[in-house]
Amino acid sequence: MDQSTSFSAESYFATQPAPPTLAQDIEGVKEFVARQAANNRRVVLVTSGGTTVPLELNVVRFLDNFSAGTRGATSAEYFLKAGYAVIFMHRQFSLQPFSRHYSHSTNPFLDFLAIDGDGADTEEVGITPDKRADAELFGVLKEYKRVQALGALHTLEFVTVNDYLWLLRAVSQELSVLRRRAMYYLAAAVSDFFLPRQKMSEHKIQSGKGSLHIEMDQVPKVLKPMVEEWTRDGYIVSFKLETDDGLLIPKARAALERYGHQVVIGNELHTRKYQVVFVERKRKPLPPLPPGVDDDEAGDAPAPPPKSPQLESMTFAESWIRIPATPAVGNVKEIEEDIIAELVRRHDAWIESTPAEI
Ligand code: 9Z3
Repeated sequence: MDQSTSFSAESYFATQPAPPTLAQDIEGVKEFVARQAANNRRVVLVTSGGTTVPLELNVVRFLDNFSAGTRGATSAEYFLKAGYAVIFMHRQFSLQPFSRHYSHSTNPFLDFLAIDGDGADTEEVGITPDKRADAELFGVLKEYKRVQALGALHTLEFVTVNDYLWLLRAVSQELSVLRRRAMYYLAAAVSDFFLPRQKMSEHKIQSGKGSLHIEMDQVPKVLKPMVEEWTRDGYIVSFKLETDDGLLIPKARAALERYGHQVVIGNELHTRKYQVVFVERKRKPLPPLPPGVDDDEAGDAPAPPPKSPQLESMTFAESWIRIPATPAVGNVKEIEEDIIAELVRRHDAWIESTPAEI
């Protein structure tokens, strides 16, 4: 197949195979969501990490999307602190809530362990003496144990963009039973292009034939069906990543116009840890008609702006969250703390202001 195909979400799911673990994964999600609903807890789906696009069926080579998973893993912790239950859907081996503090490179966990005892028979694993009173470790461990005891964190893994899309659809559909109490926080970095199963070579692509030409298809824009079909009344937050600051706001606005969800958080690659911009649609009433003019008297003049509040024009509101770019040594502030506080506030206000559920 030489022709590049344009996939709608519908044709994508009709032609690309579901991952083999999907049914089992969704059983777990169903049970988790039912438990949170019984406890009257809000649930947020956090997606995190980058998706891959394999180039061969027996995959040796693949394209990857940039993301360490810091945004998602850190945000998940702040959502849990704020009382939300979290479905953490992440790229295999990317950072995860709590364990992210002890990643192999920044804080190897074996350095926290010691061998206690003096003889071979009495030896057991202990804690390195100077780590026993480690305030950060204590804080992380306490919160981790609290969340475990509550059963408020459920983890799912993806690797390819295909795994991601199938999981996103199925998890969103399960979560939609919570309606406005569900939030969707889409921080994963998702491939824009992919190789459909039908175009993939079965075996490792051989070198020796000169340069490699691959034509990829566009990944369908799934935010639209997510808003219109998969979720019912959920609060949807997507991220927009750019490397050119000037594009952030226009691209975020375009996404809101196209998909109709609640918030886009714009971030620029190099400053993403220190500043983000929240973009949302605002209903702004049009200016009142000039004195003495009403709709009936306007004659052939251009139609006056409508007075009905249902016919207001759509405009946008932007607000920045910023923290100091050079964090103080020791107690490091994380921008996700402020992002989540702001989202919880907006989710509350949105629940209050939208019509009651039927
Ligand atoms: C983001 O913009 C995330 O904030 C980052 C986080 C990937 C920058 P890290 O994991 O990085 O902390 O290292 N995620 C969304 C990226 C994305 O693919 N957005 C799409 C786009 O920009 C829309 S869904 O077109």
